[in-house]
Amino acid sequence: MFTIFFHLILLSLSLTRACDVLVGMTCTCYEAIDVRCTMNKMAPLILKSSLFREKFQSIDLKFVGEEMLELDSDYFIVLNQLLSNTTQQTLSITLRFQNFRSFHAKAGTFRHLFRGVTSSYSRLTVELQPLKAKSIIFDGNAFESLQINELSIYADSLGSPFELIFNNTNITHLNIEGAAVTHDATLLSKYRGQIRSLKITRMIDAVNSDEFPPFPVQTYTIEAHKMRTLDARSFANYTQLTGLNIIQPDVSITPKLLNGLENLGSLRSVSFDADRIADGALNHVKHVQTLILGSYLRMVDSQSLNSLMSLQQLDVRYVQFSNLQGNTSCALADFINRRRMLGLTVYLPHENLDCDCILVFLNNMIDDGEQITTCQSIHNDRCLFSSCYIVSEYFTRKQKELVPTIKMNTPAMMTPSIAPPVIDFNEQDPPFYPDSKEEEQTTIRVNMEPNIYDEVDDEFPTNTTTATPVVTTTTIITTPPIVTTTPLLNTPEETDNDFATPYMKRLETEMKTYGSANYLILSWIPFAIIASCLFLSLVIAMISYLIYHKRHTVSFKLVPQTPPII
Ligand SMILES: *[C@@H]1O[C@H](CO)[C@@H](O)[C@H](O)[C@H]1NC(C)=O
Ligand SMILES: *[C@@H]1O[C@H](CO)[C@@H](O)[C@H](O)[C@H]1NC(C)=O
Ligand SMILES: *[C@@H]1O[C@H](CO)[C@@H](O)[C@H](O)[C@H]1NC(C)=O
Ligand SMILES: *[C@@H]1O[C@H](CO)[C@@H](O)[C@H](O)[C@H]1NC(C)=O
Ligand SMILES: *[C@@H]1O[C@H](CO)[C@@H](O)[C@H](O)[C@H]1NC(C)=O
Ligand SMILES: CC(=O)N[C@H]1CO[C@H](CO)[C@@H](O)[C@@H]1O
Repeated sequence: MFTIFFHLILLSLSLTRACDVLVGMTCTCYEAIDVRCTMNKMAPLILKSSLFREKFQSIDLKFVGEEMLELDSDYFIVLNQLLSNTTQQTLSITLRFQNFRSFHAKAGTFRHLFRGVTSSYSRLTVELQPLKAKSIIFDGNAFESLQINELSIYADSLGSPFELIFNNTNITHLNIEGAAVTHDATLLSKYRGQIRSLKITRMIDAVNSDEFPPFPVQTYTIEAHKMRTLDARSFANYTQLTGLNIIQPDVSITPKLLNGLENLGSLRSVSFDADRIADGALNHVKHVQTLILGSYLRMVDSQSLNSLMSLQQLDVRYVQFSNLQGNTSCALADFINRRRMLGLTVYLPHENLDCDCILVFLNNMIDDGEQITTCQSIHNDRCLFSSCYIVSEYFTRKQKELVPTIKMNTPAMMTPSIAPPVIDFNEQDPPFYPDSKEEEQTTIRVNMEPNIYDEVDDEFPTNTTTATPVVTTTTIITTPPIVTTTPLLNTPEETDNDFATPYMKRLETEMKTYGSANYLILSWIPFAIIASCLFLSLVIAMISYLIYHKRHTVSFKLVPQTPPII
């Protein structure tokens, strides 16, 4: 434990260092691509040395504790000289203002940021955390001459109408989170902004055209958190309204709530993160092309799911399949199974830690069947008797296909290279990093799969337990009866053993089967130790990077984060 923290500190020290970039700011550079600075006293931004200068892909400036913030035009333009000038990278500038009494960005404050710099993607984020409400003012043309892929603003208010602030801009994606943005229709004739897509995220009770005015943008997405009422009729003339995200509403998604959405012809994408989608509710959004379901979902009406005739994309990445109630997950599986032949694109969760049979089935339908091998050792009996008929049918068929191929024998060449490192990984697993577990599993699997499967075909799904130690050991221990009743999965040597430590047992059988394995394992120990040390330092590096970025990004959130919208 302590050695690991010691390692962690050493590693983060070697990757992070203080660096002088801007006058009057305390800066830290990270891996020569990322610089973070903090400023306590407002002053013009001036670069330190002009001779040797590093270039960064990401710049993060934090302004703390200033009473009155006044930003003049071109205040940030000097940052362009710190950006690396490459086409392949995403360049991002984050500006955080915290604990101020007032904030005033004058015309041209953010003018020409990223100008002359070639990048594949440019992103500017402005986070404002005032001490009291309504103390933020963006003047007209504050962002003028800004040409950028993404601008995100987190604030409780903006101070001026949309048409003034975003005049003369060219922004692909504009996200405004938290603020009630005002609209002035009389300025429309003089407005020269070009904004492709706008997304406004707010925590709000009533969703209607007063709260979400018709801004002059090409596509418009409304994201409402904790809402109770939706006045779809007030959006009747919104030809730009393409997306509606209802996140954790205080009510169920009922036909009454969604009534009127059927008349919004431009609506293409809806996202529901709600406990229950009631019978017939989805009939009101029959015409949408994209449906996103969130992690709060417990129940959805399968009949109205079938009414989504125009659906092209279904995103269930965040749905917790094991928490779905009734036949919801079976209905989803059935729907996906039928529609995928008609070209429906489905986004499934990447992880299936408790080997949910329906999810294994879906993954196998859509992907390459990677999950069926991962969950092989436990799925069979459980999934054979799944209450969802398409799933049980599928696994019954699968088992019949499997039987004749089991008699195949394993060539000796693959043994020693796999077993020893696996022991070490397991023993040295830092048990207190649950998040990194998943990464380890995948890393292990990616490294070893070629060894196992490259020359031999897929006749050895039963051997996959060696490749994914973490998954199998944990799941088998938690659900022991499943293993005992799957004769196909056990080698003769294994069946007379106890199943409580199936993992160690497998190693024993390997030693027995391949006579010289003992000797080989001995000679492997130094390599295994070195490999696991390397692996451990990789994990630590990853964790310190994660910790760094968490600190980096999580500090401010007005509204709970939600799945990204396509
Ligand atoms: C970036 O590179 C392009 C050509 O690759 C060049 O025209 C431009 O002047 C450079 N910009 C800066 C700020 O160095
Ligand atoms: C806006 O930016 C895009 C590239 O992001 C460019 O193709 C387009 O010509 C720009 N429009 C104006 C009016 O400058
Ligand atoms: C937008 O900027 C242009 C030029 O700076 C100006 O003429 C126009 O009045 C501005 N429009 C608005 C709505 O402020
Ligand atoms: C939509 O436009 C029509 C005609 O321009 C108008 O009669 C109607 O009141 C508008 N509806 C709303 C909700 O603004
Ligand atoms: C789910 O249950 C409902 C009623 O309980 C039924 O109408 C529906 O057909 C079922 N769906 C599937 C896919 O079994
Ligand atoms: C290394 C290993 O466990 N090999 C086994 C793979 O599966 C076949 C058939 O079940 C066994 O015969 C091998 O011993």
